[in-house]
Amino acid sequence: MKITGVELRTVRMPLVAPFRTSFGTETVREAVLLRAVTDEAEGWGECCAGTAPRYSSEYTHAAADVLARFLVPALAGVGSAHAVGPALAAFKGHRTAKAALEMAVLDAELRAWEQPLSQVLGAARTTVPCGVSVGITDTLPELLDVVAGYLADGYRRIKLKIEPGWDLEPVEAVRERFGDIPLQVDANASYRLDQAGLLARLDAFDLTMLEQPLAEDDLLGHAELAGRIRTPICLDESIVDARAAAAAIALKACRIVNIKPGRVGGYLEAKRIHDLCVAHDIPVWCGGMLETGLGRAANVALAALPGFRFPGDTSASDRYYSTDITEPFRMEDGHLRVPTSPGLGVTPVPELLDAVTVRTEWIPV
Ligand code: NPQ
Ligand code: MG
Repeated sequence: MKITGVELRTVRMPLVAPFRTSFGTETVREAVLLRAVTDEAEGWGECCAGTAPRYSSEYTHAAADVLARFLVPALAGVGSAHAVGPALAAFKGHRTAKAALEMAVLDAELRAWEQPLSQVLGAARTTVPCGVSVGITDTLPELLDVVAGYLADGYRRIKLKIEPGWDLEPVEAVRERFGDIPLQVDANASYRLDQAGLLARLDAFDLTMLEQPLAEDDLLGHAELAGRIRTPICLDESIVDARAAAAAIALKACRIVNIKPGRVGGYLEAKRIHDLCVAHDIPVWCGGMLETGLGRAANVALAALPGFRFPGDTSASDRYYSTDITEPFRMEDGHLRVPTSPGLGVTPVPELLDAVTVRTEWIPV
C-alpha cells in the first residue's frame, strides 16, 4: 500500500448540553479529522485533543500543526499501520496526533484487506455495554435529573465527574436516590495527596473506582494514596503508553486502567496495554473523549476485547451530538453493536461532514 497524502479537517460540533469537568466547560467539540489516501483505499482518523490544553498538553491547533509540518511528511516509504509508530518515533510527544494518523492508515489498510478492526484487534464480543460520564452541574437536583435520564435510557453504569467541593455530596445524593447502581467517579487530576482523608470518605459509597485523583505525572502519589483508601484507583491521564502502564502496575499505583487510544498514541499501543493488563490480571475499560462516530466506532471495536471488564465511556452518539457525521451509534438494551464492515466500519456522510468543517488542508506524503 502506498500513501499518497492526508487531508486534515478541523470540525466544530455543538454538544447537546455543556459538559463540565474540573478542567473546564465544553459547549462545542472541536476536533481534527484525517483522511488518508492510498493507492488501495482511503482511511479515516480522529484526533481526540480538545480546543485548549486542559485535559493534557495537546490541543487541536497544535495537533494539526505537528501533523502538517512533521508527522504526515514522515510517512514517506510507510506501507502499513505497523510502520507508522516507528516512522514517527523521532518526534517527541504529540500522542493524540500520532494516534489519529496511525488510525487513518490502519483504517485504509483494513478496508483494502476487507477486514473489520474489531477482528484484527482480537474482539471477543459483538456488542459492548455502555457507561456514561456525567458532568458537574450547578445543583444536586439538576444532577439527579440528568442521572435519572441516563438510567432511563439504559446506561449500565454512571460515572460522576468530581472536583474539590463537588464530591461527597453528589455521590451521597446519587447513592441515596438510585441505590445500588454501578457507580464510579473521575477527578481528572484535581486533588492533592494531602486530601487523602477526604478521598477516603468516598469509601463509604462502594464506588467501583476512583479515576485519576492526582496529577498526571504522580505515579508515586497514587501508590501512596492507594494505601490510604479502599476504593480502587483507576488511572487515565497517567497512562500515556504501555511503559507507564507497566510502571503503574509495578508500583501498585492503580488496580484498574482506563484505555484511551488517543492518549497512548494509537490503537496498536492500546492493544499492547490491554495485553499487558490481562497478563497482570488488571481489568481495563475504554475511556471516551467526546468522539465523533469515527473514533466511537474504533473505541467500540477495542472495547470488545476480552480484558475490557467494565462498561466504557463508549456512550451512544446522542449522549453528545444531535447530529453526528456518521450513521449514529444507538444504544440497544444498554449496549452498542460492534461494527462488522471493513476497517472502522463507518464513514462520514459527506454533507454532514462538510456542514461542520471549518478548515481543510491537503498534506502530500
Ligand atoms: C475523561 N472523558 O475520562 C474524559 C475527559 C474529557 C467522557 O469523561 C474535549 C476534549 C472535551 C477532551 C471532555 C469523559 C473533553 C475531553 C472530557 C476529555 O477524563
Ligand atoms: Mg478520565
